Amino acid sequence: MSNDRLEEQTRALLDRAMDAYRDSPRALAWLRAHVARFDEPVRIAVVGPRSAGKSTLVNAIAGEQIAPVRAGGSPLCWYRAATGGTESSAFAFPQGGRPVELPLNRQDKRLQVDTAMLDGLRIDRVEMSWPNRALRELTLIDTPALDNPVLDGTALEGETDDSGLAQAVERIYSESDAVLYLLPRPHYGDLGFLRAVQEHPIARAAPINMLAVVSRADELGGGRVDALISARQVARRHRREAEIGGLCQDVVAMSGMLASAGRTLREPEFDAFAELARLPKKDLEPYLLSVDRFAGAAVPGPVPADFRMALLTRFGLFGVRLALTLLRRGSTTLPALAAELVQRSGLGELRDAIDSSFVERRPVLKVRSALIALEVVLRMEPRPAAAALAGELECVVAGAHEFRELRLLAALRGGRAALPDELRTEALRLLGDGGAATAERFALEPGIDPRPVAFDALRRWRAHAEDQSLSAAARRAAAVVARSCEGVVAMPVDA
Ligand SMILES: Nc1nc2c(ncn2[C@@H]2O[C@H](COP(=O)(O)OP(=O)(O)OP(=O)(O)O)[C@@H](O)[C@H]2O)c(=O)[nH]1
Ligand SMILES: [Mg+2]
Repeated sequence: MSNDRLEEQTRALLDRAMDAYRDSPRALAWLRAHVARFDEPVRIAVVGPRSAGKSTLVNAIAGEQIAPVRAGGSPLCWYRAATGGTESSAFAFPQGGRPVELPLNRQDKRLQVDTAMLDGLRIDRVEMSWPNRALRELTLIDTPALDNPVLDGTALEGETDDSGLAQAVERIYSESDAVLYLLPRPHYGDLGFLRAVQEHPIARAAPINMLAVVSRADELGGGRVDALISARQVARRHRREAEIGGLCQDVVAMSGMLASAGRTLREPEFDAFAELARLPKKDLEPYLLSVDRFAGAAVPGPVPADFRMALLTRFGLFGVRLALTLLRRGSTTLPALAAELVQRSGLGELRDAIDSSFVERRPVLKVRSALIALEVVLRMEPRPAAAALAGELECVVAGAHEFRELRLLAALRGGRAALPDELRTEALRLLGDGGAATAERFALEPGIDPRPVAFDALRRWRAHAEDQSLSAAARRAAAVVARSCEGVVAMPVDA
């Protein structure tokens, strides 16, 4: 909406900073890199504790088996779509060394990189690009587990970690625009990073770049058939709580394993499921009660034990059970079964959340990243010319309506905002919950002049902002909605 102005202000600040730091090659390179980022897809880091399912989630979103890439030095692994007919490529960036090109092999929805030549090297970053539709508007960054006593909740009282966690957070900060934070179970010890990311002064003013994901949702409640329903309830509860919901744009539940296996379902796997589903249900049922039983020698039917084990590795016991149920209920072709598995995995909800909170909000997220980067330069290399810039930076951050809009949107989604129910639905729409484009905010056909409708909405929401029968918090929220309408009313005629 009025992103343009915020982006212009930010670009102008960066220009002036580049002028003030023209004699510092390091600062200059850093600032230039951030200017270039404005035109790139949004960079999303997948973050969380060990074995949270980060790499599996990357595969689920990409729709191919690509992660993890194993290399020394806990590299961040970048996955991006090759643009404009460029070739597939993989590069590793060793610490302090020159980039190494890695052999890449892509077959049957599997992308394998040969990392043999990286033995003994500490790698900072691995970057892969290949043609992939799902990654056209976003770059995924798989991150190493944040192993840390403060993070995993095992720290002694008063123990803080200033090095490991701070460094990991700084690194993810400077490389990504947005974060998917995986909560493998409702475990509050996992929130250290979530809080740490918002310690930064600008991040605190604009906590608009995170989605929390209740991951490995199929395992909830011992992997019962309703596991994903329970996981969605857990997500809804987190969304309402300030502790998690208050730091994120939204909370969703999903099983990365189910989504990834569904998206890459192969013919032999489908055939094996079909063979098993043809057996009388009561004959197979006892073998579906545990991993050991399903992998054992006694299972009837022609599918050999090692193949059953392979199915378990890819789909989990929950996925195997679900696939058999779906086949019996009529999903009898490979595409139909794959689609059902993916649909039940929660991937659709996650993609919607990513699109609405990250892809559609790319300009605001890029601005946020650039402002944080500028703050780092001003703090690390203080000088007289920087003082004025620091003051202006603070003003831009404090005045950015876009940040307030996204905060309010998150609070309304979680039912944490003070607005009465009868105003909530319209507020959500006007703030861009169902789509950030103007036509969607005002429920108009594209091409219709939105200003008359926006003007009407502006008048009503200004009245709510002054309505003394509402609480002070509700009036403040109404003023934010009014400001979003004002941005459209003020649009030039040909916009
Ligand atoms: N049941 C189930 N298992 C999962 C899911 N996602 C991942 N896993 C399994 O959990 C293990 C770890 O998965 P990864 O995706 O490698 O997790 P990660 O967070 O990248 O792990 P690290 O990078 O080692 O911290 C693997 O055995 C996966 O098969 C899920 O959604 N459901
Ligand atoms: Mg991993």
